[in-house]
Amino acid sequence: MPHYAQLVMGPAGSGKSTYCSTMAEHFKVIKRNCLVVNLDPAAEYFDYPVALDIRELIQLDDVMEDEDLQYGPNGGLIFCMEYFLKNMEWLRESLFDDAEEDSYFMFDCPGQIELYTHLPVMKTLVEHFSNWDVRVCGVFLIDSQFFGDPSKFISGMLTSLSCMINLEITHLSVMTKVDKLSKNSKKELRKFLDPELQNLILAEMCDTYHDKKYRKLTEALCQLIDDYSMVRFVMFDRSSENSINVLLQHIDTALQFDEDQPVKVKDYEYDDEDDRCDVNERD
Ligand SMILES: Nc1nc2c(ncn2[C@@H]2O[C@H](COP(=O)(O)OP(=O)(O)OP(=O)(O)O)[C@@H](O)[C@H]2O)c(=O)[nH]1
Ligand SMILES: [Mg+2]
Repeated sequence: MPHYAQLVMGPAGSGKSTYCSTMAEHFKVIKRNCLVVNLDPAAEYFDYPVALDIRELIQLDDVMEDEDLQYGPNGGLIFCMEYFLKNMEWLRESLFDDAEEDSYFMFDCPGQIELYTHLPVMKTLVEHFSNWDVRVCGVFLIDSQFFGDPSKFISGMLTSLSCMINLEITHLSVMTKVDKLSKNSKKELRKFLDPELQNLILAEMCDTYHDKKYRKLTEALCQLIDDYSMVRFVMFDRSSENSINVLLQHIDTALQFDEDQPVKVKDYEYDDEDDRCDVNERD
């Protein structure tokens, strides 16, 4: 049996650590096992039990205090992650050597966006997962506050897309902090999740461009994303058990977790019919 992993990624402050602690709590409630691993060498406080901490290998503070290296916080973090890249065996030995069959892991990643778009660390980690028989699903978080208007929506989609293209793994995009939204804002946001309304909104946006060049570019990008059903967003409201369940079910499906289980895990129920629209079912 393989192991399973969620690689929890996303820009700084998008809610990765909070997501991990919410999910860890939920796993406890539904009586499933899950180990949360901190991969952020700068993190200090955790709301979840940390099964393994990258800071046992390297800490950002130590790197920044090193007089020879003289790194600031961002360069220091990249240095830490490159060090991690050279020491992947540490992860294997600490985590997987003694792990029970079909263990489930969640990896709380740092927020530097370049880690997901062009640096080799995450890509290498994913390649190692494959060698270690760990099935992985990328969970890419974006703060729902960034979806206020169509241009931000496109930019969020492209950020998630570039991570997906870079890592080449099953990938789910998640809108976080939905609990902070008013009912009306939530309704407005849902429009971005409905492919037909999305097209209308984007068409409207394209009309506002003064420069024809940008209009054409935006249209082409939207068409591309639509044609390939490339980016789907799932809303994540941490205050709703139902919302957490719906998201976990999507991740389980992506990981083919259910298929491997001798007894099927309990199906979720939709409290609210609207929750069915949480994902763009476009395949
Ligand atoms: N209301 C609400 N607040 C959230 C949620 N997720 C995160 N936050 C808040 O957003 C801030 C950042 O959350 P974190 O979980 O630390 O975000 P992160 O992505 O781990 O941040 P970095 O590791 O620094 O990149 C904190 O103040 C959280 O309390 C959420 O779902 N709802
Ligand atoms: Mg964090």
